[in-house]
Order: sequence, then C-alpha cells, then structure tokens
Amino acid sequence: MHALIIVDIQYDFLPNGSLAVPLGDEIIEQVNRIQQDYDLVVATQDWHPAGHKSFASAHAGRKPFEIIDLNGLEQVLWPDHCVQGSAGAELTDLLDTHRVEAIFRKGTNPEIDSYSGFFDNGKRKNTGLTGYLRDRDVTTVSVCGLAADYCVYFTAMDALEQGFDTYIVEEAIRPIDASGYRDKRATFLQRGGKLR
Ligand code: VGL
Ligand code: ZN
Repeated sequence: MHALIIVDIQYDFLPNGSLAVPLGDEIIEQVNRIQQDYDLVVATQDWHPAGHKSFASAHAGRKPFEIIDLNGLEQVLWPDHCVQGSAGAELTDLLDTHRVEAIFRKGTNPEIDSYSGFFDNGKRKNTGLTGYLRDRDVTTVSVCGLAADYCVYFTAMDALEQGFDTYIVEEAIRPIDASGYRDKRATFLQRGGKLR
C-alpha cells in the first residue's frame, strides 16, 4: 500500500499567512489532483499553543529567523504561526479533504518544535503516524506540502528511518528557503529517498 502524506497546507503557510511559504498556493491544485493515485491519504497539521517556544515572540529581544538553543536543540525562531484554534492554523478550504482519512497534529508541546509528522525534533514522542501506516499495510509513502525545507523534509527523513520506501513529490512542495532545500534534498537522496 502506498500512502500520500499531505504536510501542513494551512493558511499561515500560504500567501498572506504569518509564515508564508513563497508560491505555496501553487501546489494546492497538484495536491488535489494526485490524491487519486494513492491507496491512503493522510495529512499533518502544525498545531501550536499560544506562546510556543519556537516563536520569536516568546523570547525577549529575539527576532524571527534568528537561531537559538532551545532545551539543547538548535531552534530557528519563527513568527507566531498555526496557533491552536486560530484561522491561520486551519487547513485551507481549497484543499480537497474527501480522501484524507486522518490528520496528525504536531507541535503541541510548548517546549519543543516538531517539524516531522512522525516525531518531535528531539525524537522524544511519536505522533502515532508510524503505527497508523503499518496497521494499514503501508510500505511506501509519498510526501507533499509545506514547507519543503522543514516539515516536508523532516517527515520524509523520518519515513525513511521508519523503513518506508519514501518519495518526495517535487511538483507538490515549495520551500521557505530554496538553497536550504537543495542541500536537504541531497541528504534525502543520499539516504535512499526518491523523487516523483
Ligand atoms: C513549519 C516552520 C515552523 C513547516 C512549521 O510546516 O514547514 N516550518 N513550523
Ligand atoms: Zn510550526
């Protein structure tokens, strides 16, 4: 079974959102079109409590995109985004969710960020996604969504590590930073990841 994981297609990552991914809206049409090619479709949703420590606003004197040490992990500080219950945290209405069987939320612990749909950034807690996919006899996953260089990349790397045959769907991702994505893409390919 081959699953599609749709990562974080939420208003805050789309144009006019608080952490807008350049041209992020361009992928929605592709994501809607490709869902029919998969046996199972799931999604992830970035879902932070207000005051989450990944927000620059939670650290006096810090600005978005600065890097700090957060509980022993390197942390990029972000603008406030995907706050639980806010409009910006909703999956866009333009996304066709008829085939989305489950939505895995992440980033709920205020002390640790969570880019991957599988684990938080410290690999302390898993979301249940691996177990869900294995229960459904999934052996292959394809990852699409936002942002290519953060949540898509880390989800794809964890999928590989969990033993899934893993693809990134390049027509259906957009990065926050294109040069950052190029390096991460190389790492993904080196570890046995594939593109489609
Ligand atoms: C993301 C930064 C912070 C993402 C989420 O969805 O790629 N990036 N939180
Ligand atoms: Zn986030």
